Amino acid sequence: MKDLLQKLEKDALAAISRAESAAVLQDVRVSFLGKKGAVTEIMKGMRDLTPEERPAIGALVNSLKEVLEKAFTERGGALQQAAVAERLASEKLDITLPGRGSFTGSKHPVTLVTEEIVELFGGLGFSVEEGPEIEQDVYNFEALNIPKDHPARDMQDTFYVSDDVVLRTHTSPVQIRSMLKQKPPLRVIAPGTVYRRDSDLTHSPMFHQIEGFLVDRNVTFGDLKGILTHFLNNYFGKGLEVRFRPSFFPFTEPSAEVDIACVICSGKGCRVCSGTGWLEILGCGMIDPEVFKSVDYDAEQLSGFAFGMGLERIAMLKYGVSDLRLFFENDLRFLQQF
Ligand code: 2NL
Repeated sequence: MKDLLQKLEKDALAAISRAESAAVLQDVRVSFLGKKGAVTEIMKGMRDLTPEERPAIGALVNSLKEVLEKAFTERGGALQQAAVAERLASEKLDITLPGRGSFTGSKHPVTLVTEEIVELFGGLGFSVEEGPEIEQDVYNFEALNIPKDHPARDMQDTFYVSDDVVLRTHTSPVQIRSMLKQKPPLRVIAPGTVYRRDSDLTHSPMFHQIEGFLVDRNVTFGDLKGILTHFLNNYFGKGLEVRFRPSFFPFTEPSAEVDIACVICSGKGCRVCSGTGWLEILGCGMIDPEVFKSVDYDAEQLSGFAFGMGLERIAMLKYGVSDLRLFFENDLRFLQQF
């Protein structure tokens, strides 16, 4: 009996140390200590022992059970630790790796040119003014010497909100409001969104403009040329050729359009400048006395100049963008380049 118990202990300990998983270990446990396990069978066989034999064998069986319980517990603990270690190793995170980083956004090219131009005119004493995009007819047209029958007011060109309210077609009404609100001398720059009923490859119904004006005593066309030449030379490059061509606007007299030597071909002639070597960049002129009349300024005492330019066009030339539609599609692959 004693030999049998010793052999059982040896077999059980060997099976326990061979068990490579918790499931196998559980099977081993059942086969020795379970209801029909080897040790349990022996305990059942104790009935057949004599009362003299029973205490000694009983003590041996109990100590065998204790030894096996301890071995199962130890092996179980070791297997569990190994499983945890394996899981930790396979799920290991390297927290020292750099993060993926996030895209922080960038300014729209039209915003960039607006800020650059505002900054430049700021250095010349101009301050920024803004106004409503839904505007009264009187500020958008009437005060600018554009009477009711003028072709610029055509339903074809203007979004009418009602008979006397429009989406502003230029930022000139901001200038009119500034003149009504403040007294000369005045230097104002007005950037903003404007609307026209125009939509094709080179026209968007919503676009951006910047206009400026200066009113004081004794302002001349020479001042206008000087300030705009200074602006264009500082914005597009020193030594850039600039020319003023006679033109017409209802709100200025005399009026001019300003060209710069083509920034693509430097005046040699290319596709962008249609072979002329020149790019039309802005419109300007001396403020018409009719405009002064509508803001109650004395045209005998005061004079001034004004100018306006389209910001998408400036951005296209400054950043070499060849398609107007890119400014409104908001494709991140385009916008992230600025
Ligand atoms: C252009 C031409 C121009 C003005 C805008 C203006 C404003 C007032 C009085 C007189 Cl309040 N003039 N603005 C003058 C000349 C030209 O814009 O080609 N814009 C895109």
